[in-house]
Amino acid sequence: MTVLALSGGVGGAKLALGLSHVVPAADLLIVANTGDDFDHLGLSVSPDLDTLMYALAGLDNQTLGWGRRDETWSFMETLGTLGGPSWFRLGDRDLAVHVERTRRLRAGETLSQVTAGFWQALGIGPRGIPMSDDPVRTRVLSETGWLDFQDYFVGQQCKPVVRELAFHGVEHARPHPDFLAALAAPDLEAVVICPSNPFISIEPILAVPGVRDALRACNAPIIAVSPIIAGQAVKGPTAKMMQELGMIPSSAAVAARYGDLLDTIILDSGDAAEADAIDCRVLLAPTLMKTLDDKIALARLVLDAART
Ligand code: FO1
Repeated sequence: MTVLALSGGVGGAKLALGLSHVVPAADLLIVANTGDDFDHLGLSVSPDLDTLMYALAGLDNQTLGWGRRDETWSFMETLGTLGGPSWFRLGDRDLAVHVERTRRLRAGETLSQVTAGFWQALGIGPRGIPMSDDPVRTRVLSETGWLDFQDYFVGQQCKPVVRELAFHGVEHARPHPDFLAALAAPDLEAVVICPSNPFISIEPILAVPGVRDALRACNAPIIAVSPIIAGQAVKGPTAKMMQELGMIPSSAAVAARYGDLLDTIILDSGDAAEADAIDCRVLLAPTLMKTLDDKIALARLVLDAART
């Protein structure tokens, strides 16, 4: 089965890992949000691509939900003693990724070439690509004005009230050619919208010119897994953002946000009461992915949904 998955960071990476266990590596393409990317300390940081990379390589830090496991922090400690910025933490092992990515980008490689090189070096089977090789930067409008995404997310710990989101540069961004090619391929059997934050992880991907049209034109069913369980996000600010943007935090609101793109949405079994408020097909399943078995079971269910 040929499967295309759209993903942000931690929640998306869990389902992507599950999919990697049930779809042959050559048949799975994962498209990552790059709206969270930024330059920090002179380095090119790509959080969602790296969260996916570490999860698929079995190197993810499950306590933090980002960065590497078995991490040490000598660089940050030393930076702090020098009076350098310590609000965004780069672990020693993680640092090597940012330094090497920056070196390769400066030498003329594209972000997707760098990503392919890293994934191959770490022995990851499926392919992962950025939504675009062109820079797109998510920005957040709060009461105090526009904030860069990582300033909002990490620097201010998502505390500012979100009024609006913008994806700076997106109008000039070209979708990764392999993303469009996968959507146009006659053998594509499923598009999976992973349980990532719709506003800051999936909508930047959908905002790249041509992507929504290509999704509408593709023959495969589009199946989303809701990131909301019982009105709460498993991790991160999705529910808070929904409230601030005038929605009731729910899977029904997620489905409404994706609108007519969706063929099916998978809700947590406990949220059956929301099904009536949703226009597309609704399936129920345990969507909280704590163990590898949970991730694999949900991935299987998504693929079964695509077949029927
Ligand atoms: N998130 C934090 O909450 N604090 C951090 O210091 C932090 C550092 C960091 C370093 C590398 C990386 O790839 C991700 C990092 N994240 C950190 C996570 C990241 O900012 C967000 O989780 C995503 O951008 C949202 O998906």
